[in-house]
Amino acid sequence: MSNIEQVLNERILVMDGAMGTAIQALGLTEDDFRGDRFSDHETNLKGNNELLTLTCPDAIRDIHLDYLRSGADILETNTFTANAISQSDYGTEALCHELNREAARLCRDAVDGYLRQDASRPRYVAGAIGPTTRSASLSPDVNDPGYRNVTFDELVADYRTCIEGLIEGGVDLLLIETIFDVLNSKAAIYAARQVFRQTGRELPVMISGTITDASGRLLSGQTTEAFWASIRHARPLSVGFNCALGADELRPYVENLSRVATTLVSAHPNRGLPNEFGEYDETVEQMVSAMEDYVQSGLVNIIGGCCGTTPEHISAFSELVRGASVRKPPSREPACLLSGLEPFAIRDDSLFVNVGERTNVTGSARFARLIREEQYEQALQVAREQVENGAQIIDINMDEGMLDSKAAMVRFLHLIAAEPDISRVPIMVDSSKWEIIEAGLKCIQGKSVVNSISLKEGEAPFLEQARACLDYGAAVVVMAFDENGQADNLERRREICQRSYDLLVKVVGFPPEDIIFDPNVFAIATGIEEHNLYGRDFIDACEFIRSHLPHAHTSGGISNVSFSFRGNNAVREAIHAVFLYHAVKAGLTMGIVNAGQLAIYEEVPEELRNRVEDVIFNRRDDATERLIDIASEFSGAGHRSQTEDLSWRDAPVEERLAHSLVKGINQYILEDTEEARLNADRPIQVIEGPLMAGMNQVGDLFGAGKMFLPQVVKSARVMKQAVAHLIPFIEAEKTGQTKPRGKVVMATVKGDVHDIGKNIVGVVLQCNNYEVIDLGVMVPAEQILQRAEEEKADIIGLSGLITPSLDEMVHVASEMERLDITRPLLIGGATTSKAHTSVKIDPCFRRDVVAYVPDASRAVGVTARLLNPDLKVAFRAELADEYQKIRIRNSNRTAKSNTISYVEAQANAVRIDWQSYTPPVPTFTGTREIRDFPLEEL
Ligand code: THG
Repeated sequence: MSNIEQVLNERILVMDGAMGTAIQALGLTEDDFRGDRFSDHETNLKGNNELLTLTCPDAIRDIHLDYLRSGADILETNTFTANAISQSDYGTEALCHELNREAARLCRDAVDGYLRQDASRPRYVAGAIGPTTRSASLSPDVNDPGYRNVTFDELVADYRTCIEGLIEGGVDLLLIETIFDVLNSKAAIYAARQVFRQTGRELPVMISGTITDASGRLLSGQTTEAFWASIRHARPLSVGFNCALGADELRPYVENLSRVATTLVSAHPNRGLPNEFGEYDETVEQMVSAMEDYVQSGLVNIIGGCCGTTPEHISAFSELVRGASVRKPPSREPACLLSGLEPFAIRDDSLFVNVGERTNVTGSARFARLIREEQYEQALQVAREQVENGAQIIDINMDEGMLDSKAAMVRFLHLIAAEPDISRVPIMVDSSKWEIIEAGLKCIQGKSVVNSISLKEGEAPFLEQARACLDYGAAVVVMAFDENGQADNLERRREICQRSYDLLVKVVGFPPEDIIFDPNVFAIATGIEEHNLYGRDFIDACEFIRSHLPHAHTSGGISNVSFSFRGNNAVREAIHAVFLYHAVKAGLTMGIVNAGQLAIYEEVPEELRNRVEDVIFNRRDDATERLIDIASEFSGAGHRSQTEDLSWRDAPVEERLAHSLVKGINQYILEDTEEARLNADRPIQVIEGPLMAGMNQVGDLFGAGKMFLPQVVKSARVMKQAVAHLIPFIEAEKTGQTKPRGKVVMATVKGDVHDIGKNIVGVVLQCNNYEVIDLGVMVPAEQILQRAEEEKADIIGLSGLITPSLDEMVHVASEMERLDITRPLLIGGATTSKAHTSVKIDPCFRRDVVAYVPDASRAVGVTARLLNPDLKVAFRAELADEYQKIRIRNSNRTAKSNTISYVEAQANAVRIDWQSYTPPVPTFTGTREIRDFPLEEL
């Protein structure tokens, strides 16, 4: 542990304040900036603050000394723009190394000199590394989204020079700060790791991003959590935010980071937001009181000031932190944290993850043609469709003999970066050529997956590539391949995976949770006897990996398994469904699949299913022949076989609706919904009755592992169509009704995009003459509470499907308590439970009632009781009593853990999962453009 780490275990440290503001105050002239040395320099130099290190070193030293006297523990070198890209504006790019080295020496001298006078505690020199003026993942040309004016390699070279200079000048640590493009910061991290490896000495690294505007994202589009996932591989001393916002505006993001980051957290905000003259006029008291809240709330380990702050701020900060208790980073179970613009976590107990296979020139004739013909717009559409159909990661492969594969990979990734609805998911860079993978990694700001590396060329390249994956910050698919070729039996699969695991974990120090083994999916039912065990061995290998190689995951190219039935999609899909069903049960974490075309195990005709199982498990010698025998009967063109059975159309309308929902068929949904409506007394009954019943079946199948996410997406789409058909009738019923009975503001909480359940609650309440203000999905606490105040809502309703939403609801409740909001709080959605509401939410909010609403049909009853003052008293007492009993029953849990376990939550989730599931297309009232997919807990 470095010295600073030890100190940070004990207390909060204070960084210095702005350098720029202090320099400005000196009123230096062009001549001062030039000094003697640059008197003949051809361009103006005023404003090149870093040059003052050489031309006015005393001025810079004095600023350092001022901050030291104010009590700063960490001093930043005067190097924020001392990189070649920024310096080239002044024609001084050749000075980069010198500027960094001398600035580090200057700061070192100031600190060392000061320490001789006051050695009561250590002070540190942080080498400041700014973002440069160019962006590796954004195009400066609106007409050409694929264009970039700087490459990753250029940034790495530039940052290397800076880092070498800083280290030579004697810095104690590096501070990569004011990150607006996470890809730039990944280049800085890459450069730092190279330098550390070469010099054999590793310095602590602080990383600090910038939230540029009210979107709450970095300029390059990432959320806080996605940013953390992208830079976590640097194993930073701290992660934090600085610049752009004042302490008040920055607080929610720091709080967020503080919750997810398993390292120390820093914050050095601006002195409020600038006025229209670009000046900072927030008072010292205002900023100090905001920072006091950071400290008291345990959000931070390091504080400081950015633009506009002065020694006065810093001395107040150092008062603040004296004796303050230190934030302890949360401990988390190891999880593979990936990210696109948004985070995606894969844990040991995660549900099956779908990787979209269609963006592959060898796996899709259509995609290959589009790339060959350079129809990139349409090629992007292929990627978009995968995401819309439920792919949680997309696999991109450009390996084709006739193509400039590397150029195609780079072009496509650059274009994807400009499409938020695609780039919100992580990317799997798929190539058999390492140089193409590497070229891909240099284009991606998120944490991606390398597909793949292996021992095929021996240990040395394997280790080298694994280290590179760590330097770029990527998880890795490891194929069961060694010097002797592909593992094609169980024994070889085990042996190679074990050996690869040991090398990665013990030699390279690769995080095991970022290793994804692919034990080779080969075609089955080929008629070749040696292939008979391919299915079973893959499945058994998954079982072995998950039980013997801790935290490692498994993956496979699922469509490979059915190659021998090419041309017969119905049978291929049946094979995929059956194979996946068993592989997932055995521990398959993820599969590269055609997300839009997954059949449901349960729905595969029994005879076909049995014969496929005979083949997969090699249950009989004639298994392949028997499958071929019946294959032709199912050989429809598209995905549904010609022998498609329409007898379900003769069933009663309730059953037909359920069938359509389960199978995701939208062909008959309108006519059936209409028929059901005509049969019902009121249109709402169709939702409450047969549609809900059908979606419950979907929930059960999903829970039993018999349906996968993309299929649930389809079901949800059909459900939405049915509901949309009913809404006009429901609206029509309402006309002529009297004044609304009350007003409900509701939202799906931040981090969660699921809203079918909430939407249905909304419809049901509106039908009962309540006014509903639906804030949509991913709504931060501040926004929900602010809106509720503005609207003078009678009730606030929160919804969520996924586990992290539980914590977010606790957060909203605590905020209501803190902000003294007295309105009842309704809690609903799939992961929520009466137990969680009683044990975790209710105790955080005592100012009014917290009521758990188990399903949409209860919403009206609960709302009515809460809005009637007489009934409310009794209801509140009843709930208090009930919740108290539950708390006593669960008393061990309150003490032990912060939320109910993931497994418990999943168990809840699957039961009524459908209620909250929504496809990632805008519906009802959305609040953001960039929409999320199941976002897992970080
Ligand atoms: N393991 C890993 N990566 C992989 C694979 C794997 N990447 C590529 C591949 N295998 C997985 N992707 C696909 C994509 C498509 C198909 C199979 C695997 C496929 N395509 C149809 C075919 O060839 O018949 C093409 C249909 C069309 O043209 O539309 O089957 O195993 N780590």
